[in-house]
Amino acid sequence: MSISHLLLTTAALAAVVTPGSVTITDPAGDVSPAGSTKLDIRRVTVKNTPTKVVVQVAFPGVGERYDFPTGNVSVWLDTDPGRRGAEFGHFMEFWSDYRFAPVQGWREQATDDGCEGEVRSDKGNRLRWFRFTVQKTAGCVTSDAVRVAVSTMNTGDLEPYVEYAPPVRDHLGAEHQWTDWVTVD
Ligand SMILES: [Ca+2]
Repeated sequence: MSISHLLLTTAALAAVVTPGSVTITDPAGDVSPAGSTKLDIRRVTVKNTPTKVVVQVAFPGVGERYDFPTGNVSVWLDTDPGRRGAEFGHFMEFWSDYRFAPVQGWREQATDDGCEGEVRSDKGNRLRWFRFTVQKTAGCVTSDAVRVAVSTMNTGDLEPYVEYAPPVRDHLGAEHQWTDWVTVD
């Protein structure tokens, strides 16, 4: 094994850890397939405090209030470095509901464990951002370090009514790509 290979391996193992919060920008217009950019992820901020984890996801925004598409936003939380994949997720369906749920194998699991999240939007409801919060409680999120992955799926629009086939997707980076670990500052 060469020295350069050793160095590369060591660098790959040293996870990047950011205290407090991290903000990642995502390219504009990189939805796939090309189409509506209503759910084009532009910026994600992860804030980790002793009491909660807050993830804000920013979009380009729309001119009219509630000019939301159909589709969903998924925010995956990795809270356990020793376990593969996400442990929890925020799942928001436009015009339907919002759920915070445990996750296995990147799939939302049914639950009645009392683990609750919360979603807020920009005041004008112009699709500028959504903020997903989960309080740290026993049996729910408790870890000192978290990282997130974000995906959107735009399945269509209401006025005028249209269905996109296939849906228009975007991810923060790539599908299931994690941010750096964010520790409590
Ligand atoms: Ca994007």
